[in-house]
Amino acid sequence: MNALTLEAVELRRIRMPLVAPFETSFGIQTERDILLLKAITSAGEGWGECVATEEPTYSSEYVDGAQHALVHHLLPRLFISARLTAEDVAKVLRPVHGHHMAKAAIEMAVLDAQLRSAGESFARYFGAVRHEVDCGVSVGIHRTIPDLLQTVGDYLDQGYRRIKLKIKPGWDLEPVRAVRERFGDVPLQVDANTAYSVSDAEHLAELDAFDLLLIEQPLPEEQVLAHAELAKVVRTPICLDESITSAQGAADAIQLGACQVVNIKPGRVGGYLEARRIHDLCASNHIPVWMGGMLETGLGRAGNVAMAAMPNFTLPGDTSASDRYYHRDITEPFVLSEGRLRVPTGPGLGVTVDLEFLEQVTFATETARPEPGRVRATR
Ligand code: NPG
Repeated sequence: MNALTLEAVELRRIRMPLVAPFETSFGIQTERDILLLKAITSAGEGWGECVATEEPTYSSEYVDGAQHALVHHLLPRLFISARLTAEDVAKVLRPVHGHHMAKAAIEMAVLDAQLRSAGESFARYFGAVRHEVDCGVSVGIHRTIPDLLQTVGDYLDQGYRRIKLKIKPGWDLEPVRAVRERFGDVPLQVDANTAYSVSDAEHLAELDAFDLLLIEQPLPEEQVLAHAELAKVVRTPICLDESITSAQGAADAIQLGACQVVNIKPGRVGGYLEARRIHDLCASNHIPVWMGGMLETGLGRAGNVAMAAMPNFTLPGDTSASDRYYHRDITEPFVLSEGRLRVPTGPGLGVTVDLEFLEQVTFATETARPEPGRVRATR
């Protein structure tokens, strides 16, 4: 790939109201405060989206922290590289520990610039094997079972190909039983976002009766070994999300028997390139993967849909249509057709930002540039 020089990065914060509140075991979201990056490079511009949440309740990362890390610790390291490719970004940023979501956002923006200038799509770059991807939908915790059944029924009417129910202690067997009874053998899975402990193993084993595709991240993220213990008691396949933050971590978890399925979120693992390594590793270990979601705008959604077209993404992802979360998106919307989304084929992310609407939803911008007089290193 042709190297480029990173000339400046515009950091933009946008506020996007959600079409409906989204409740998980770690809180209720009614809007998203999202950090977008525009990389201005010698090869043209590229967009990145940071998936960090407003509060550090999904993981330790949060959007203000990601912005701080980018401006003070990550971008200065990239600005001094005279010749940069997306494939170099993680290496240059390795001295900074953690901050995967911040790192992923800038790697995505550099990759977008690089691929746009080369006229190549994300899908082609990743080795996509499908023109469209099967979509599932993530259904938040509801106040009542009738409310939940209404929501699930609406999504099935729209064509979604699998349902994921958010669960937590006190909201697990009953909603799963109710959805099974009402909607028969629809592909169904649950996501606990770390809300249980290994002493709940017998209780979680009661979910086995409902023939679920998987139980996602029942235990806290550090408890990889405990997931392996749980897997001996529960027949339903265990899928890890929060626990998998790198390809090495995925390899270890697989070897321990802690997961039979992996949720891939590029932001959580430091970027699309590490996500691709996890995809490949899982494929060679016969571990199916699926694409997670972090309520992305059309930018993040475009990258995720492209990656979800890789061969080992054999389960429907949380790659819902744009209108699952937003009345209006900042790019052309992703629209469900027979439960699938089309993979973008244009250069880079293959979507166009609606700059006028972007301005309307922006509440802060900041531009980071190389320090004047700083010599660029040609490593
Ligand atoms: O469809 O984009 C989507 C969201 C899918 O449930 C979903 N995401 O725990 O996986 C999760 C959850 C999440 C959303 C986590 C936002 C953190 C932030």
